[in-house]
Amino acid sequence: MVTIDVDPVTVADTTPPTVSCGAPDGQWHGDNVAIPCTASDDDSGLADPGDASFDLVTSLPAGEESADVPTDSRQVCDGAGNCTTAGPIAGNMIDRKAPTVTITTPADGATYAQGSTVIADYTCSDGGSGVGTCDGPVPDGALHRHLDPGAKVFTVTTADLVSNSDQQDATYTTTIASGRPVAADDAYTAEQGATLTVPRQVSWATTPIPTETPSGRC
Ligand SMILES: [Ca+2]
Ligand SMILES: [Ca+2]
Repeated sequence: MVTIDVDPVTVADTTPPTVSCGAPDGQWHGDNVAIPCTASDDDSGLADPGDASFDLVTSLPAGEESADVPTDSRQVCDGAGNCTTAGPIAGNMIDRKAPTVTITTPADGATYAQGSTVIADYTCSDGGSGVGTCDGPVPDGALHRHLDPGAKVFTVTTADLVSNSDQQDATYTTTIASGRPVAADDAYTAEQGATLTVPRQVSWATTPIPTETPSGRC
């Protein structure tokens, strides 16, 4: 009987690890996302066992929105020094910015005569998930009547479809006929024969103020 000694054959590992990652889900997100990945190496094994399962993440700053946000990337190596790079994975839809509100009328800083009207004109726009709500004291395009004198604020609130919200104010003044702004506790006096316009909310008239729809009063 002949015995032959065979030296063990060493097979070189020249194949990098296999990495598998998820994909963007095609939905808008209100915050950064994490895409899970797994890695393995059938030859020499992963150099870092922690690479067997990990996440690639996006890092879009607050106040920004984009439909194509890439994740970071990660290098995964085996015990023989073969490496592969996971990511970056593009196409993540992330919206961290509220819609922009533009108020045209009532105009910020304007003065309106008591009893005058304007057509409310405001818009909301969003470069990400889209405008979900855009609400003012009256609907855009509706009649807005200046009945009550004094300093006024016309506020429009908005939110996009992933709940980023904001608001914008237009401050203006409603005056009586003299052009002087009127405070709520002003005493109303006039010379004999003068015409005096009295705000309705302090009027002693017994007839109710009619409801005006869809216009509003400020
Ligand atoms: Ca390998
Ligand atoms: Ca947005």
